[in-house]
Amino acid sequence: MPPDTTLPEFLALAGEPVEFRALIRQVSFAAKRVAAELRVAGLQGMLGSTGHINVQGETVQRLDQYANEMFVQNLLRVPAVSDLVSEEMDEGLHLARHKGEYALLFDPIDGSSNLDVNLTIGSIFSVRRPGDVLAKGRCQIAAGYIAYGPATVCVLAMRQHGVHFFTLDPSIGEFLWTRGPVTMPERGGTYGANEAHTEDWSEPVRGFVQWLRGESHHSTRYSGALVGDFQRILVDGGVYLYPGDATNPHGKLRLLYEAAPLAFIADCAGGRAVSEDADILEIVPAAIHQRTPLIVGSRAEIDRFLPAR
Ligand code: AHM
Ligand code: MG
Repeated sequence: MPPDTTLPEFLALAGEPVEFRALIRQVSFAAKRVAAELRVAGLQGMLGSTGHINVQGETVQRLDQYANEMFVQNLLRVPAVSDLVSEEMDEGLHLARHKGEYALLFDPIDGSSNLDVNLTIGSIFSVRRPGDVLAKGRCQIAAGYIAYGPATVCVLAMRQHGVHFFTLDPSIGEFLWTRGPVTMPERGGTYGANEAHTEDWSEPVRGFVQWLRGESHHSTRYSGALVGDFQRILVDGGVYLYPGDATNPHGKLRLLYEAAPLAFIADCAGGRAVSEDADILEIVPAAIHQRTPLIVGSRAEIDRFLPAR
């Protein structure tokens, strides 16, 4: 890629249609707003909760609300986007006046518990056809996330072009291409899971984690934010798991705007994602806020847990 290739320029060079480019431009604009707000939130009293509980039964943080508004406000400007689904909205938003080529499904702030402690968080998004919102994950047109870490990085996966990283240069306010197409290593050296739940996991999951720790000599890395943990695995290989347990058989993560987009990215990079008994990309959702167990990572490890059929 030529030096200083911006995200919009990359998409134009890749031959992506102007409507899709407009969608990604507005996603990246929302991300720039969120990144800017995160930098000063602690100084301006923007941390902490709103006192509201969302449809998931979780406390809404001020920044969850702010990021959701930024995504909605910016995507409303794209005539080709006719449906929005967000972790922070009880119902999907249908924009009848729009032409309707795309639906955007997103988690505006992933890893909210990291907000108040100034650690990495993310935003996750998935692009589908409006008629495919409740279709299996393989129908996604594109998926990506933004990791707000030491640098703000936008990762975008498209079937034909693979997975590419764009890093925000704050001095010019542009996401610049930094690497790609990225391939996930065939196997890795770390795994990430909330091991406080070990006792409540199923026998196969417990056995798998025992194998990772023992015979396979993996180390543990877990940050409490899926985007950060996933990015480590995308770059270095390994496994991230959030399985179901006795009280929550479907785990914690949401299928449409957390598990499926990351499964799509993993798949485009040569990795794999499964629930405890199926490929994530094959699951047909029944509801927009449906949860699923998620085990995602390098091919060698995931195939060992659930051999590909
Ligand atoms: P959120 O979108 O409400 O922040 O929830 C998703 C997060 C993931 O980022 C993370 O991997 C997981 O929940 C952490 O859960 P736990 O605190 O139970 O380990
Ligand atoms: Mg989330």
